[in-house]
Amino acid sequence: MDIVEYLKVKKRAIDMALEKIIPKETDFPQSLHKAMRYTLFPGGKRIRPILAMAAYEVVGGRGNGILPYACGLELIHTYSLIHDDLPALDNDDYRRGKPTSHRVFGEALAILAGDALLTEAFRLMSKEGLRGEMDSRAAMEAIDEISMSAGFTGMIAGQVVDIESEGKKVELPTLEFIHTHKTGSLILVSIRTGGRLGGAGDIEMEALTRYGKAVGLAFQITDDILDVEGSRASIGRAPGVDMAREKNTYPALLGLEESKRRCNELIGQAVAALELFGNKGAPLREIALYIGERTS
Ligand code: GRG
Repeated sequence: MDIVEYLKVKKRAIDMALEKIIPKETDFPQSLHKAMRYTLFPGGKRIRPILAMAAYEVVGGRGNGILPYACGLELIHTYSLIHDDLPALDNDDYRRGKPTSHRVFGEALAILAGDALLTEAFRLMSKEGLRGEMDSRAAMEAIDEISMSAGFTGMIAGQVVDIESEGKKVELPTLEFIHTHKTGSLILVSIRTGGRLGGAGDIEMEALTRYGKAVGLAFQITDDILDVEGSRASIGRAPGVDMAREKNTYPALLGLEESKRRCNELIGQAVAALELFGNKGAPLREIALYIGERTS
C-alpha cells in the first residue's frame, strides 16, 4: 500500500471535518476563533485521528461515525501543544512551522483558545454519542477513557512529572512514566477508541492495546531523537531545546544509538501485535513503520 497517499487522504478527511466544526474567523468574538484556528490549521500530521480511523477500519468499523472522535482527539492534542508552549511551561516561540499562539495573540488568548479547543472536543464527542448512530454505551466508554488519558491519570500527569524533572537526572522508569503518559496515553487512546467504536472484541482490543503502547512510546522516543538530529524546517520548531532545558530524554539518558535501537524494537513489537489482523492490518503496520522512521 502507498502509505504517503493513505496519510494524505485521511488527513484531508479530518481537515474537512475540523473546518466545519470550528467557527469562522469572522464570527464574534473574532479574536477567539482566529486563535483557535491559528494552531489548528494547516496543523500537523494528524497522526492521532488517523490512528483512530485506521483502528476503526481494521476491526470492521464502517461509515463516518469515528470522525467526530478522531477530530476530538486532534482538538485535545492541539490544545495541549498551545498550553505546552506557554511561558509558564516550555516557553516556545515556534510550533507547526510558525510562531506559537501566545507570541501572536498574547498569553491570555492562547490559554483561552486552548481551553475552547479542549472543551469543544468533549462537546463534539458527546453530541455524536447522543445522535445514537453508535452503540451509546461504547460511545460513553470511549469518552470516559479519553478523559482519563488526557487528564490527571494520563497526559497531564506526564507533563507534571516532566516539568518537575527538568534539570534533574531521572532513572529510566521515571522517564518511561513521562513518555508513556505525556505522549503515549493520547496515542494509545486514539487507537483504542477506533477499536472500541469499530466493534472490536476482547482479543482485537488486546492486540490494539499492545500496538498502541508500543507506537505511543516509540513516537516520543523519535521526538527526542528529532530534537537532536532534526532541523527547524523538518520538525516545525527549534531543535536542541530539550538539551538546552536539561529535559530528560532517551538520547540524554541512553545515548542516540541505544535510543534508536529501543525505538526500532518497539516498532517491531507494534507490528507483531497486528498479526491477527492479517492483510487488513497493513495501514496500522505502515503507520508504525512511518512513526519509527519519521523526520517531522
Ligand atoms: C494545562 C497549562 C496546561 C498545560 C498542559 C497537557 C500539556 C500541557 C502538554 C502535553 C504534553 C505534550 C505537548 C507532549 C508532547 C507530545 C508531542 C510529541 C507532540 C508533538 O506531536 P506531533 O509530532 O505534532 O504529532 P503535530 O504538530 O504533527 O500534530
